[in-house]
Amino acid sequence: MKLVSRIFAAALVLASSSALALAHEYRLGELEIGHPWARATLPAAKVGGGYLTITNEGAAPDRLIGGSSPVAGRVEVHAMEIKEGVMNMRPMSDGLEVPARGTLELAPGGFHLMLMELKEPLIEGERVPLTLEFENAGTVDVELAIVSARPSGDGGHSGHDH
Ligand SMILES: [Cu+2]
Repeated sequence: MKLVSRIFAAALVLASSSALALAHEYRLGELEIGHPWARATLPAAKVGGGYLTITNEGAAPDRLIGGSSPVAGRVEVHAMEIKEGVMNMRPMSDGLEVPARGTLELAPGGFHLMLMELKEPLIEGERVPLTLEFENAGTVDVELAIVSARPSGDGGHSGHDH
């Protein structure tokens, strides 16, 4: 119920702002979280990747250590790496540093959030609640904007194998 009402609220916001203004951002203390998004998934998909940028305006570093979402069994912080010519990813059990007065970028082909054990497909045009957890700043609720599953030629999450 909560999920539905939040999606409905997001739809209202979208409808009332200029049509293509999809950028959205959130603030948690000194952290600014920019445009969380994910690609739509096929109905049978069990995982999805989440991307966003985190800008730290503070003088002390922080760490993105995890997250949670009602649509996923769990959310992990992942890194991509090339091993013997094959793109692989691995969980970052200690999270990722958000440098002081710096930016951490989670993007296709690099660091990302992994929504594991998806309970429902990610549908283009919808927004999905996501809670981010930081070591020092605590937690913040954001929404992932779900975009077309078609990779736009920038690498993408489709080569993943779980
Ligand atoms: Cu991953």
